[in-house]
Amino acid sequence: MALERTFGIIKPDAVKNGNTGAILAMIEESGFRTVALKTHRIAKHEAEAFYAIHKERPFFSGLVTFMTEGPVVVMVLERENAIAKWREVMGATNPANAADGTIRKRFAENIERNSVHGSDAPETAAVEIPFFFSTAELL
Ligand code: 3AN
Repeated sequence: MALERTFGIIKPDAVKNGNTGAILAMIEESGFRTVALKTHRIAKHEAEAFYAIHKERPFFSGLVTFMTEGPVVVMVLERENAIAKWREVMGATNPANAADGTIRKRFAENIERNSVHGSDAPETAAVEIPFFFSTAELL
């Protein structure tokens, strides 16, 4: 199978709690290559645009507040079947439902403060990667 790229975020809760290194170790142990990686402070307008698909949901404004409360790590991850595999390593959105050994089971505080983000489909990754990274950063 061909190599695939996906987009990920280590969210403000995980960065603040000092879990960045442990999460990156889990990513590397799962066979991903980090194509690009940087810290970033998400602006309100960026969070609103990034999560525009959720703008009618009751949790939208809380989600924007959370994602802008502190620095995040944004990254592009590569391996075979990267999109599905990264979602598997992350675990279920609600940590109460996340499988043992997943990032969210280990680190997430609740369904909102759930430590990591991952693209859910190739079309999403194709939008999310250039949202945060320039072409030159992806070489
Ligand atoms: P995932 O991140 O697993 O793809 P989505 O796309 O359904 O989940 O939700 C995007 C983000 O919105 C989640 N990562 C979480 O931070 C937040 N979220 C989702 N559902 C809820 C909810 N019911 N209450 C609060 N926040 C939520």
